[in-house]
Amino acid sequence: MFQPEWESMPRERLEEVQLERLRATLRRVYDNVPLYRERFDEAGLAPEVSTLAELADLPFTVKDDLRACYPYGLFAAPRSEIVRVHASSGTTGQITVVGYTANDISMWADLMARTLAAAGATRDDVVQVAYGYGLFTGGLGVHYGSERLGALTIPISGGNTRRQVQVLVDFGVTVLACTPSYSLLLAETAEEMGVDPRSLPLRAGVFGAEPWSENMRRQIESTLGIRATDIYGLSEVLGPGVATECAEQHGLHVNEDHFIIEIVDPATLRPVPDGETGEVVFTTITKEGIPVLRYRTRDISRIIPGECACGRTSRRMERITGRTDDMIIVRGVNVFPSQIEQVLAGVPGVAPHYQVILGKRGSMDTVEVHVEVAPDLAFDEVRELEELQRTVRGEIASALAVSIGVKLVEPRSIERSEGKAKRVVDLRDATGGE
Ligand code: DLL
Repeated sequence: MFQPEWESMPRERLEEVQLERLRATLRRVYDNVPLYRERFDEAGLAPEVSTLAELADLPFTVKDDLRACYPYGLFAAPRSEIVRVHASSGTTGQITVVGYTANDISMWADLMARTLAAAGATRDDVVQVAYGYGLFTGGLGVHYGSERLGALTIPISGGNTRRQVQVLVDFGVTVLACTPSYSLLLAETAEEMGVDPRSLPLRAGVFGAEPWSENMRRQIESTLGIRATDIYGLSEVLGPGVATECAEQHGLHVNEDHFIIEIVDPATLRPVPDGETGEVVFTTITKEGIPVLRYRTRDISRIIPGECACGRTSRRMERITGRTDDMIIVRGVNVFPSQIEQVLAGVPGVAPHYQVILGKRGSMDTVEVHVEVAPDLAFDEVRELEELQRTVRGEIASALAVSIGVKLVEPRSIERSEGKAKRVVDLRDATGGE
């Protein structure tokens, strides 16, 4: 552990710390951010709580609040104290901006050092940071954490995949940081270049920024010969460093000394008991630049009840299964792309590269999964392909309880991403009325 005094703090003490920090945050946002002051005043609420449970009665913050206050309206520190901004483009709409004070940047470096340490990294490691540098939080977030840990840090950023492979080989990289989908593109490219990724000193990966499944983890681990750790975060709350898996690989420890997690029922918006699935909501309790109160992430997860064998006392959230806005409704059944991925990654003969295509036939919405056949399968063996297609369709139907069209496509025909993979392609406007 990087900070055992915090990471394995007795829960009673942790909750005292949370309450104290929550109170300070409430005062901070009420005194400095007009939006929060108005919300409290309008609701007739004082910016005070005497127990953590009272948090559930306070107003939420949503992405649109950041948009409405673009660019700096939600900052709770004077402009002169903000030393960095990041921004997230999102898939739709205006970008949203977040600001960090020097203390925020330092706290973030600590949390990312915790994250890397939880993935098994030490100061002796060589960390290739292949998340994008820039307004995206991935690159600089991991970078500062890796330096804080004392590891040798390679700020290569995303893209230029052949050069990435060269660096992996030449620099003796032991820890890779990128999106899970990009790690597979790196492996594929290495093989094209005649490099067996399993023969490299690479031993660990910290992967996040997009949903991925347990089966995808196994594929990555066996293709690259590494331990793959899931890391989670979002720019509105911090960037990476909000929650991370430990060596147990059973849920992501939330850095609860800095963030309070709630899981709420997306319909009633009331907190659900531990173990039940719902929308993840975070309140930051140490951030100065842009603290957020009850931020609705739109990510779906649940708290895993019970203690972790690793000794950390923080609660764990299950890997994100999807986002409320990614959910596809197929004949009344809710489907997340990561559920489809979990199925595909378990079927021999197909590669873990897929897209879910939404279209329209007349006034009917259609859904079709495009998945690449594995490179070693002959694409012209019609009977074999038909058989495989039936298998994939059957596996999806039995796992998801709904039948979805499947189209097998040639190896390498689905666009690869250097950052977050695009899993859902919505052609409904383009195909409308056909
Ligand atoms: O993706 C921060 C990050 C960078 C996390 C690098 C991990 C590694 P945003 O661009 O603001 O920030 O996107 C946040 O990405 O709400 C989730 O929907 C998704 N996401 C992030 N990590 C995971 C993960 C960064 N481990 C949004 N599993 C979040 C599933 C993830 N989804």
